[in-house]
Amino acid sequence: MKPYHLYHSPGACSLAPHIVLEELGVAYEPIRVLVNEGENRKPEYLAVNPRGRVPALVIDDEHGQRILTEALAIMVYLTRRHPQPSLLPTEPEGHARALEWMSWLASIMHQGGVRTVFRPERFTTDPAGAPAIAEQGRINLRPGYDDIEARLSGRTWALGDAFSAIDAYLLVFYRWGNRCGLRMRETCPEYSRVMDAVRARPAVQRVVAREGIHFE
Ligand SMILES: N[C@@H](CCC(=O)N[C@@H](CS)C(=O)NCC(=O)O)C(=O)O
Repeated sequence: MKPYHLYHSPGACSLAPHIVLEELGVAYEPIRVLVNEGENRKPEYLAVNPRGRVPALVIDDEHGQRILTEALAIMVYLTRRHPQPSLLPTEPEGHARALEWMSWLASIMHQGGVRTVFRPERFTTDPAGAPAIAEQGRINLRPGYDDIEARLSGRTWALGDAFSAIDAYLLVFYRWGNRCGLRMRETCPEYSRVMDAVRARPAVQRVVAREGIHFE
């Protein structure tokens, strides 16, 4: 099997599969696609992922070369294909619990929440209405972050005793919460505590340094 290729953008949701690859210790090559500079809309990248989004994972093995997209799908694939170290539970309820977290983060928190704050112009035909959309987005996100805070209360990691891909995914949203002006350390002490532990992991530190991202 050839090394995986992960197309990612610094601090984007691709940070989560990037951390998963590093934690698994498998051979991979990260390839930067700068979303803020529109590189994801260039023909070279659209040839990789016609949806123009990151992450995208290139798998190249005895069955040929394929592209897998969607952070959730990439993380499920990698953790199933490389079961040790275990980064997602496989027993039915644990697996469903992990999907419950990832589905919520990818849909309600990402596309329905953070995206409306970061890219409000994509939700209206009226440019003058964009700031109000972003403001409502910030209001809509608050109960979502409060929900995460309550779920992490008293826990070592999101799924209990063991670090998992969910903790990596939550790190993306923690950073975004600050970027949305939600003052995470002040308003989400339990979330902050768990994310401090995530950021202390050597594999996470390597990925954060490679992506060149910062945390408040
Ligand atoms: N549902 C997708 C969403 C991917 C996505 O929206 N990625 C963002 C970066 S966080 C992106 O590529 N944005 C580029 C754009 O919207 O043009 C997933 O979870 O992987």
